[in-house]
Amino acid sequence: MGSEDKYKIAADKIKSAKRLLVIGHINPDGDAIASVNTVALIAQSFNVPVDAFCMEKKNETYSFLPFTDKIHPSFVGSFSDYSAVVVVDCGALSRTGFKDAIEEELKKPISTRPFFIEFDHHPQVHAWADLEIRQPELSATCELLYRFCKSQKIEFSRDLADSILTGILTDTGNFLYPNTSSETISIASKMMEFGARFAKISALIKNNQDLLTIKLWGLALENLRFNSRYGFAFSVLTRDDLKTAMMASGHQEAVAQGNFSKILHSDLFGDISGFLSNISGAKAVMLLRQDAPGKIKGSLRTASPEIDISLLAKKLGGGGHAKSSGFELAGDLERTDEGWKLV
Ligand SMILES: [Mn+2]
Repeated sequence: MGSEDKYKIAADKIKSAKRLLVIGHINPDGDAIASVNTVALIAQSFNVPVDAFCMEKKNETYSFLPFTDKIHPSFVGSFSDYSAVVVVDCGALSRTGFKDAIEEELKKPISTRPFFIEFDHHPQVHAWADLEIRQPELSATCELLYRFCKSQKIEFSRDLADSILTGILTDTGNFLYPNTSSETISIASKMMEFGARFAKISALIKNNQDLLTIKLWGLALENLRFNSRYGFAFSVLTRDDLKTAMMASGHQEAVAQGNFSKILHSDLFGDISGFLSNISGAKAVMLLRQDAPGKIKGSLRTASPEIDISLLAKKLGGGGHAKSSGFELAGDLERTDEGWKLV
């Protein structure tokens, strides 16, 4: 099924819903909050009542988007209250923080439960939704939602434009990361024509990085090495580094449980590698992190138009796109006097 057909089904399901539930990911970032806002605004424009939650939502950075304050930090209702559920920006189903309950729901006959729609720009982990709208080549879920709105002739109010621009600016680091395409910038420019407040939103994103993010960036910068002969930059985050950053930012509980992945999702590391790819003279950049004992994850980025970094990712058993790819290795990162080794 092509994108246009999927957009049409999603729009019909949203329009005809008696009540709609929207779910963003646990510990939501700007794209997750803005994507929930965007879908909520679309539903409201069809006069569909809408509820939303992002587990562990905390900061009110995005309160200027009209629906943000109505997004619950936990799920207070029941799936039987809804005829459709839209899940945005989650990557894997587990990132809803509600995997088991959703899987239970999906076992029921489709006529007796809500219809599940997924909008996402992360690579697929596994297919689970009744309707999956996934475009991993896009910078942000909000960029995907823009395409949806345009195709379904949904009117861009200033609030909707603000919302879409917020997701795009968050996930591109204010257009600094290589996931920014000419199309991304052209959408942002259209949003400004509809009244989106670029200066306000970009300043807000720049000034509201949380402590965990800043600590991780600090450690990644400290560990940064640059080979000027090959124009290759790399950095490493060992298990100890991740632990240091989490301890310093109030995540003692997750550290004690050994559950790092609950807090440290791949978008955080994607942002770091995206930023590192801007180093002067760097043709490519690699960030390695100790994802779990015995498992290392690597991300590769290039801002150079003539390099296809996915070729290197494939050699390492991974994959991705020309500007942004990743891979996994078995092993542990160990700090040595000269640097790090893989054991
Ligand atoms: Mn996103």
